[in-house]
Order: sequence, then structure tokens, then C-alpha cells
Amino acid sequence: MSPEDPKLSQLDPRRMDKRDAALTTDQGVLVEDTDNTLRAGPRGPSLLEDFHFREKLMRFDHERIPERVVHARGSAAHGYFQPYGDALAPYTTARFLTDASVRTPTFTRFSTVQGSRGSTDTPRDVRGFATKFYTDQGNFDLVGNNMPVFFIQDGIKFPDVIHAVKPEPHHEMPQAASAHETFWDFVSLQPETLHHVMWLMSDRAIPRSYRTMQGFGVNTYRLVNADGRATFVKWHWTPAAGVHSLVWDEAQKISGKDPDFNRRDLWESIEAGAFPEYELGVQLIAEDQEFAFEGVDLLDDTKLIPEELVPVTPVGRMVLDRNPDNFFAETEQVAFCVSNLVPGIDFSDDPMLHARAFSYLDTQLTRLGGPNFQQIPINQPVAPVTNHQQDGFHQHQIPVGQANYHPNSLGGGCPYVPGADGGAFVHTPERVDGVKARKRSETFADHYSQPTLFWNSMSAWEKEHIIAAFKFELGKVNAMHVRETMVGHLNRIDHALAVAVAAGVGVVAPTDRHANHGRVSPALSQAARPGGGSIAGRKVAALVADGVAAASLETTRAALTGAGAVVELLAPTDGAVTTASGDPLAVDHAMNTTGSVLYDAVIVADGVAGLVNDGFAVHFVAEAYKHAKPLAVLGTGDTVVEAARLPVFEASDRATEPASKPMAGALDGVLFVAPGADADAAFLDGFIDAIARHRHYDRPVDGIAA
Ligand code: HDD
Repeated sequence: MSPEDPKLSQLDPRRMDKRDAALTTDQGVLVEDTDNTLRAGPRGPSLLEDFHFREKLMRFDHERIPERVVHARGSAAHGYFQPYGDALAPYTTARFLTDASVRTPTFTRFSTVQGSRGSTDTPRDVRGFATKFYTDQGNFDLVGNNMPVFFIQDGIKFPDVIHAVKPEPHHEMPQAASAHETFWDFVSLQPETLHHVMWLMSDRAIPRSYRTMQGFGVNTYRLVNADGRATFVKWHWTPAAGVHSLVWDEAQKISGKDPDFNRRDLWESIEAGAFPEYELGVQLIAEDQEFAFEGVDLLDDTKLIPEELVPVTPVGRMVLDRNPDNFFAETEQVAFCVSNLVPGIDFSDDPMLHARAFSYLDTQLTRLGGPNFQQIPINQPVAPVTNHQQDGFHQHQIPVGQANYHPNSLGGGCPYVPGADGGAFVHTPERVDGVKARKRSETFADHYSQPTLFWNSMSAWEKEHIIAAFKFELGKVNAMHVRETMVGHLNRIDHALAVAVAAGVGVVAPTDRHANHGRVSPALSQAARPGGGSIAGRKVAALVADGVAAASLETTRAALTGAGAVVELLAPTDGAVTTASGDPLAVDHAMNTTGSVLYDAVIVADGVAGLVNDGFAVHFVAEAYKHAKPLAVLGTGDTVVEAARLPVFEASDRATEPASKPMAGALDGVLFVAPGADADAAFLDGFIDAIARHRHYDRPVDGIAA
């Protein structure tokens, strides 16, 4: 973020720097003592006149505000957006999208949906991806998710779907989980949810990091050009680090080991300078093409337009390069709203978008305590605000002058209405007529074709994970009729999927086969989005112990750190271990304070045979292997891997496979360095590549206890 960033300059004077400052009351009066209340004698009653005590307690008593009714758990970062060029100039008058010299400040909040503000970061859930662009034409908020479709087609169903997924009303359980009775009861009765549910059962619902997930605007918007001509647009964010996920067993364990896993990752990567980066892309659809996509109504947010039909055009990139100074003031108080539009961007007739436009503005009144929440520093536009809005709780401006109405002559007619020619926002003219009725369009009726498209487009491992997710979730539902109804729906998506799930949840497998249309959209598979090969910000654990041979470890550590990864040395106890040559080697953490689930890859150092009898170390290695993570086995570190009883240690495998090369099967992502040898370039490149590819699912893991 550059120092002349307009949002930063606006926020700077609001930052309270407490360094070298004396303690004062809220009135700026210096405080004599903040540890003892004013009493009538040291053992006597407290006195009401102690205004400092009353003020301190009053402020504390009222620190909490209502959490967001959805997306309560979140983390955010400042950054900037810059377009690549003027490719969108024929489509929109929004300068921040078309002028490559304009760098627009942003604030982006990522979130889970179901859990409350203090819940874990890694449930199976949708992730919010909301960005406020502080443009010189006003604030534009792109309030999206990491999945391109939504559960429902009409905003009137939003309270229902959220009630169903949230903790159940009678006992407030479960927290941060969709695997419960009411969610699946609702889903089974509302088949429009199925497409989103397929995404929710996929690995997209357990992202490795906010840095490694896509974002989507979900609803269809319009871009509007200088002639007033509109083009439909779908928004896409693509992470530079690739799309990568956790595995479900790991996600559950992380919830205990580090419930702040994604928050910490975002914070630490920004502090370390490994700035999260996303490319903004658009799918553009000319208005006369509105009905060109068979089975897809652009106004139905349970559908996507396959990228193979309408490619995503990259238009710019966002970099998140600054952590907030204060969680509450910024991350908690930021108020996004889909109706924050700027000239050149407009709604479509998507009914969900209209419901959202109402809801986001409305919800802030309760959450932020009144109508002046736009004046909270994080919400303030950098574009000037001048209007006749006035009063209400917490007015921070001091409007000057007599005239607070329009038209006026007493105030010189100001603020004047600039009109379309003066750069004002103009709603796209559109002829609309229809019969007033509570009806849904017939073009919204197909709830199965796109779930099938999604399923067909998955790689083998993605399909396995989806089946396992359905088995887990439905396995937590007691009502057998709900499980049966769900298997019935799955059978209409894909017969093999239904049969596989039925077998896991005690439901009789369906015998009737619905024809699978066989279409695929390769872009839907996250396997198609490995990223650019960077390992910046990835975390690697190196297991060490007394006797460690430092050479190959240090070469490996230097190569990984040089590539931007973070390497942490773990040993049975904290402090230092003694190397084979008798030198102390500092340890970052005692192994028992951490866990393999908190790392992306593991190095087992040379000379650590002593760890063979350390159950924690052996489990660490087995678990990392089971979770498909890259392993670098240096020299006699292989004894630890052997103790973990991994299939890579079948003698035949080791004899036939060359060391220092990523391999298929059991050795996929497992690399060796011979005892006593240093790590060579082929090994280092292979290990970095294995980490960049993230997970190695082409491994037999069934028999491994971890
Ligand atoms: Fe929503 C918050 C995303 C449908 C009503 N929503 C919220 C946030 C995200 C989304 C990312 C958190 C923003 C933040 O970080 O503060 N919501 C979506 C997407 C939707 C969607 C992608 C699919 C089209 N939402 C949706 C509907 C309604 C709402 C249909 C109501 C009719 N959403 C809200 C809300 C929230 C919210 C109740 C809670 C807190 C807030 O707005 O500021 O108004």
C-alpha cells in the first residue's frame, strides 16, 4: 500500500497511538490511579463520585455489539486493486475498472457463514469474500462467496435456509457445522439448494487458506457504458496461489489445534510480505444473448455459466498488503452492501440481488446502532459526501448552513444535483411490464442438470471426497426419511454417486437410473487451478532431534525459505537440539504444542533415528502422509518414516524408484536424500514443486492409522 493511498490518508488521523502517552479519561483528563476505586477508607464502601471508575466500567459493559446474523466469523485486510488496461472501457464508465493508472484502495473481509464470531475457521462451510473498493466515484462493494452459486433463488427464502443451517433453536447445537438434522431436512425438501450443496460437499468448503480460494459475485450484474448500453457481467476472483483445500480429517483436527487457522494464515502471510493476490475476471454477456444458454437463466443464482461457453476475461488484480490496526474498528465495523454501486455498474433483475440490496442496509441498523454507520472510518468513501441526510445516533459530521432540503435558494441551491452529465449514477433504463403475482419463472425450474455438470467435472479424488462428505453429513442426521430423500435427489444427479452414498448411510441403494447428461465443464474442477508454482507463505515442519545431521537440512531449509516458505524446526522439547557435530541447533516449537495438520509439508531430517520411539513424531509423519502432504526424507530420517509403516517403504518401491524425483503412486510427493548426502538441485526443485502442487492424492492411504 503506497503512502499516498487515499484511504490510508483518511484513516491515519483516526489511529490512536498510545506510545509515550499519559492515561486520560474519555474527556482527556489525566488519571491519577486506575487500579483502585475511590473509597471511604481503604476498607470502606466505593464512592459514586468516582467518575473514572464509572466511565471505565460503563465503556467495558457496552463493548459488545450484535454479531452479523450470517458471516459472523471473519478476517480482513487492506489492499489495492489495479486494472491491467482499458479492456472494459467499451462496457463501463467505472474508472477503477478501466484506467490502468488508477490504483483503488480496497478492504476485503473473508468469513465463514454458519458459526458465531468466536467459532472455528475450518468447518465445512461456504466462505464469504467481500471487497469494498474505495473508488474516486464512490464505494463499490463486491459481496461474494467462494462458490459461484447460491442455495436459493428468491431472497424470501433466506431466513429459512439460514435458520435451517444455523445451530438448532432448542439447544443451540451444532456450532459451525452443517451436519445436522434441520439443514438436511430443509435441503431434502428444497431441491433448488442441490447445486450449492454439491459445492458445499466438495473440498471448496474447506479451503487451505483465504489465499487459496476463488471468489465469485454469484449474482448477475450489469456493466453500463457511456452510451447507456448495458452488458451482463459475472465477477470472478482467481487466487495467484492456486485453489487448494484441506482434507476433512485435517480440517476437523485443526479446529482443535488452531481454530484461528485461516485468520492466522492471512495475518502472518501479510506480515511476512507474502501478499495474497487475486485476479479479477469477468464473464460478459451481451443483452441480446440473455436467453442464449439453454437451461440457464442469468437471473437464477443457483446456476452458473460454464466458462467453456463464456470465457473469463482477466481485467485486473488485487493485492492484500496491510493488516488492520484494530479488529473491532475495522474488521467488525465494516459494513458491506450490494447496493453500494458506482456509475458504470448496475443490478440485473436477479431477485436475490434485490433482496440483498434491502437486507444489507437494513441489518447494519441493528448491528452498528443507527443510520450513521457510513461515517465509521472503515466505511467512509474517499469520494466526498455532501447531502441533506442528517441527525440520528452518532452523527459525526457537522453540517454547516441553514438549508437542509432540496430545492433551496438559501444555500445557493447546494448541494446541487449534478445529473447524468455531471457523472451521477443513472439506473439503466429498462422497459418492464408484468402481472403482479407471487410466481417463479419456469426458466428457474431445472434443479438437477447443473449439479450433474458439477459432479461430472470433478477429478477422481474430488469425487471421492464428495462421497465421503455426504456420508459424513447424512450420517449425522437421525431422521432416516431425510437420508432416503437425499439419496433420491442424488440419484437424479448421478446414479453412481447415490449408490456410493447410500452404502455409507444405511439407505437401500436406488435401482432406477436417471440418465446422466454427460456434459462436463473442466473449469469447475479445482484440480484445474494449481496456481503459478509459488510456495510463498506455505508452512513446512522439519522434525529434528539430538544427533541431527545439519547439512542436508540447512540446504533444504535455505532453498524453501528462499522461495518464500516458512520452515519451522520441531523437536521433542523446545530450546535446542545438539547436531551430529556437537553444535546447538535452535528449535522453533516442541512437537507436542503443534501438529502435522498445521503444516503444508514435512521434512524428516537426517540423523534423527531417535525419533523412531517417539510416538508423536511417528504419528506426525503418518498423518502428514495420510493427508497427502509432501514429505522430504533426508538420510536416516527414513527410519522414522519406516516406523510410520507407510507403503513407500515397501522394499520393492525403494529399490526401483530413483531418489529425488516426484513419483506416482505411493511415492507421489515423497522425496528422499541418501544418508550422508547433501540435498541436490533436483531434490530441491522436486520438493518445491511438490509443495506448490499442494496435495498428492495419488497415494494409497486406507491402511494408515493417523
Ligand atoms: Fe449475504 C452478509 C454473501 C445472499 C443477507 N453475505 C454477507 C457477507 C457475505 C455475503 C460475504 C458478509 C459480508 C461481511 O464480510 O461483512 N450473501 C452473500 C452471497 C449471497 C448472499 C454471495 C448470494 C447471492 N445475503 C444473501 C441474501 C440475503 C443476505 C439472499 C438476504 C435476503 N448477508 C445478508 C445480511 C448480511 C450478509 C443479513 C449479514 C451481515 C451483513 O449482511 O452485513 O444482510
